[in-house]
Amino acid sequence: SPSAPSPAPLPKAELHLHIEGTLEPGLAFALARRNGIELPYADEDALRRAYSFADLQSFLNLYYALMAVLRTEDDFADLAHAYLARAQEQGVRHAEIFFDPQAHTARGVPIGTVIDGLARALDAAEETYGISTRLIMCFLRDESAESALATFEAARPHLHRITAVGLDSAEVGHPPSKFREVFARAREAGLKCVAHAGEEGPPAYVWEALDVLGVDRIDHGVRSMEDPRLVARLVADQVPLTVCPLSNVRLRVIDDLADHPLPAMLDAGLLVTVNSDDPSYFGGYVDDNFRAVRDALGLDQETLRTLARNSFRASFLDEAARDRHL
Ligand code: ES4
Ligand code: ZN
Repeated sequence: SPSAPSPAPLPKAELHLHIEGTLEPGLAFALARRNGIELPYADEDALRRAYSFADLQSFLNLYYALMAVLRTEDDFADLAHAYLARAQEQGVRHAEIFFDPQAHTARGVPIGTVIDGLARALDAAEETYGISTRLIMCFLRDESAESALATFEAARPHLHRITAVGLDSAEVGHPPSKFREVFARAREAGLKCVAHAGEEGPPAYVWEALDVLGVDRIDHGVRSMEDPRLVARLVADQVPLTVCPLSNVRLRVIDDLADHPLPAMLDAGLLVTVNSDDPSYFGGYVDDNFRAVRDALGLDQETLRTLARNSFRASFLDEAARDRHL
């Protein structure tokens, strides 16, 4: 019997999305074939069966390994194009997209190849779908501060394509303060700043991201709820938190979606948004995350609308563009 038509997804912005985490098994195998690379999995199903993670590090090991298939400017354009086609179906009207240049330059792919490929697909999506986009260049926090500085300098000729810098990868043991200098340089260059903090790491890392790096948003930040003084600070300054519910469950940051602190975060007055993080790996794109929290946490339509509004309020769009979405 025909299924009932699903209602149109709410228009929303996606603010926490790693483009490398949108690499679906089908595209991974297609790019492997195109580039003459052998993947250590028999087929797409075998690869998908590897998507079972104990923690952030066990996910990152597979995430970095599968990037081996991304080599040419066309590869990066195809990757971003595939994401934006999915995003369009999920109601995304604006996307602020992370990429990890060091994960590619370490394999001999020039940073210009990465940025030019991504930028080509982003420009095309604006034309085809009317989706506006920004790029956020992330530093790998488990690499050295010197490597981050060298990466920032290598990116200088491309900064007109980059809106913000971010900080990602293995959190515990790599506090934000390690990257004080590169974030100061980015701010001096007029870039916005964000950082993953309080995903696996403690509230102290969120404080450092705010007070040492001067970030404009916190990515994840769910562990902020352990520190009432920190919550008060985040509420007072209306610092946005880009929460990723399905990611939190898959990486065992949260035991069960029904236990997710999202409702408590909203009740506390935090400026929370819902995002997909690495949708190919975590079982859903952004509207899939909206529907999952609706079903598991019993969020009503008004709360879902608040989350969608928050996504534009928390974006780096200028005031006029933001108002057009609100
Ligand atoms: C990431 Cl879920 C998550 N956390 C930290 N770094 C990341 N890079 C890609 N996904
Ligand atoms: Zn992330």
